[in-house]
Amino acid sequence: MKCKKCGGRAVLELRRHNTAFCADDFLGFFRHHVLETVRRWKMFARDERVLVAVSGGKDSLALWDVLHAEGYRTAGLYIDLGILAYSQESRAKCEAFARERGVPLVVVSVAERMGAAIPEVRQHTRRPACSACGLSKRYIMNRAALEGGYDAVATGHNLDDEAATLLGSTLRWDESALARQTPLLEATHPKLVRRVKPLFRLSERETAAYAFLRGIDYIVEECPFARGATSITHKETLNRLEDASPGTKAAFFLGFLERARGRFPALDGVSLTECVRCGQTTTGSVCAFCKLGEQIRGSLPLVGVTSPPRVEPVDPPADRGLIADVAAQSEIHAS
Ligand code: Q46
Ligand code: ZN
Repeated sequence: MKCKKCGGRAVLELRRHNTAFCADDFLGFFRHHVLETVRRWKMFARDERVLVAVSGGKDSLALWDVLHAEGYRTAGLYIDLGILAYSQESRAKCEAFARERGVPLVVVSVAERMGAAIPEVRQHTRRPACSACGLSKRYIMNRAALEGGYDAVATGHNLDDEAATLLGSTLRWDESALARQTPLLEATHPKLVRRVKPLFRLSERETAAYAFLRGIDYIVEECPFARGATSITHKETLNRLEDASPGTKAAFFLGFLERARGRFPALDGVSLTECVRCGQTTTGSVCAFCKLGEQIRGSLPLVGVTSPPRVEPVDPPADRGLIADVAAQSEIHAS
């Protein structure tokens, strides 16, 4: 098979685009998609500072790689969930990535912020691990970005992730989830930072190919709590549909954005206030993260919550001025 662009030997066939690319032209195709998405959706401007939430997986590291290579002002944010070997390995991948490229990485630990790591939260509350984890990640991403003076938080959600979430929300007719699903979540309060998903038009297979061809060393194992998750069943179902009819996922999710999302206006219309404990946004007086922390501290011996939470920048070999800047600006104060 030949590359549709240069006629050289193709390494990847993209059935949904009815095309095939050699390695160089695929990398160009991938970068072009990311940059076009950022530009068309006005996700962030060239002079804005972007905090890229990295998990150590292929998607978030591929995103950071593109943005860094294209000269965007980025830093990585690694949230240490405390999920034993999985967290240790994924953190090491992020640290190595940052070190090799000389880019700053901010590390925030859930155990230090909340008083317990995700497996303990699961054990000591009735919350499923992924629910506490999602809540913690959203909270920490926003707080780290806000306190570090970043203009946007970028996550590595790809087309498969978004289509699976959409399928789940549609099957439940969860109207408020449908109204909220967007690749660009504008800041609607001074204490909120814009959240963006620049990979939403690229498939998981495409981000895996990009990471492989770029030689990015990422964690292949899934989080142990992902096993048996409904979202995986939704992804498998969509993969079968995609095999039978290439382009199905894109038609489903991109069609939703273009034609259906606007039909689900935000139902809640809630007004946001600031949490009396930490100052982050909430709909009540104490935010869900602080409430969970209080619940945990009531049932567990304290784990480092009395000492100031640490933000640990990984010192890459170059650009120490920027690193110092990120470290200083990203310091998270105890609530
Ligand atoms: S939510 Fe759940 Fe993931 Fe958190 S506990 Fe693991 S599987 S990491 S995307
Ligand atoms: Zn709070």
